[in-house]
Amino acid sequence: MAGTHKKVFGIILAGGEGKRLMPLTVDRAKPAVPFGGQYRLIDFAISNLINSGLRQLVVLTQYKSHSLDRHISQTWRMSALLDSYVTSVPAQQRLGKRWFSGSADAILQSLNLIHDEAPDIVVVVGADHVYRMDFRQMLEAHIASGARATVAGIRQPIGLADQFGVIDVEPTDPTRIREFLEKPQNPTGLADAPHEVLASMGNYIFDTDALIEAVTSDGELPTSNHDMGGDIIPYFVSRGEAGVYDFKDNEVPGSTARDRAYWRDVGTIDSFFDAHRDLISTLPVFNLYNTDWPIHSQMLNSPPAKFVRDAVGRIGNTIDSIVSLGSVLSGTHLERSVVGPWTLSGGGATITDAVLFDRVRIGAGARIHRAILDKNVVLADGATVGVDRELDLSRGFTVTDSGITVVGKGVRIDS
Ligand code: ADQ
Repeated sequence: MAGTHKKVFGIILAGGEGKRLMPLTVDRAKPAVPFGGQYRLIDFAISNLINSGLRQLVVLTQYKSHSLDRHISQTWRMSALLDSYVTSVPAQQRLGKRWFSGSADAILQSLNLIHDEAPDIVVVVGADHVYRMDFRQMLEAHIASGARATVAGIRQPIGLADQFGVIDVEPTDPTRIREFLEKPQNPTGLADAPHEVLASMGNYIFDTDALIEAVTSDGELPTSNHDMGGDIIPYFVSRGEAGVYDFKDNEVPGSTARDRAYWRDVGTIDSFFDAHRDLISTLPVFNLYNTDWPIHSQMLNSPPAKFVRDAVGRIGNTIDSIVSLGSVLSGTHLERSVVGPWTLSGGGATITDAVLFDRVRIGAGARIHRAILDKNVVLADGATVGVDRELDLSRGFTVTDSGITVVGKGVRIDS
């Protein structure tokens, strides 16, 4: 890895179910959920690691991993000549006939991959956040601090503390962790910001021997949940060996004051929807067009997006939106929306504040507002979604408290 002489190996944890994103995770793993039109969530983590100079990466998969495996193999082909790879590794039952019982068990069951590469350092990251991060800077901090394990931390509102690992730093040395509580119910706020906590981003750096020792001894503990946040990080904290890297110090090439140190947890429908807002404004808080730190995605073999008048000459308009390749919008009004590949819409359709995955079909005169439509959803001519909450609920769609309707894969909406 650039900037150090250490050999660094990357592990991407991608076996989680993502229950809170249902129905988008009914038949795909959360890291495979589409985001921003043509990306999958996992593309952000992998792009960050590749841009940081890592070249040997494994993706540990388990739950409904087919579309994730296919995406990894199609999108992330690396050069064997340069000894570069991103490989998806499903649970292999090397330690008995069992699945991964937690993220630490996933690593324990995959230690052969670490032994094969014999790295000095292992970077372990989650696969379900939207962010830009230069891991070289965290690596330098890890080496400089002498910690055996380093956790990336970011300030979050205290009301969200029960979704995160919460870090309490040593008062005398803010690079050391004094206490780490996984998803606490009664968190204490920061001394300088009582309404905030320092949350773990689920990204870690370990000295290899320390990681192997930690997951191995954890594997022998019958009371452990075998979870990185719940068990492994507290193990390092109890030994006084855990450091913290403050993400606010991270600066990727090409970032501006506006999108510096951007990180979003998209674990819920609302946060997933909101993160799409960050892509589409004129001056976006998350800039996909930063070519100094590209976010790579699938190479679509498809024609460009097209905007045309409809069969009777109606003209549409598109503003503050992203439209992916292969889509054809005829006489359609599209506003504040993200459209995935191969979407077709007919004359007089109105789409506002929507997130459409790939191959959505929208009939003439249809109306979509504040909705997420999964792949292959079909709206008949004149059909509506996201306009009438009671109607959406009666049709069996998920509607969040904030009023976002989610329509699952392949559903046909007739009226
Ligand atoms: P969560 O995201 O709730 O909290 P988890 O569900 O374990 O933790 O997911 C972390 C990553 O591990 C995800 O990428 C997931 O796909 C993967 N994963 C989960 N179970 C797995 C398994 N059995 N096999 C392989 N991969 C698996 C974590 C940390 C918190 C931190 C938040 C940040 O535990 O401390 O604050 O991430 O979002």
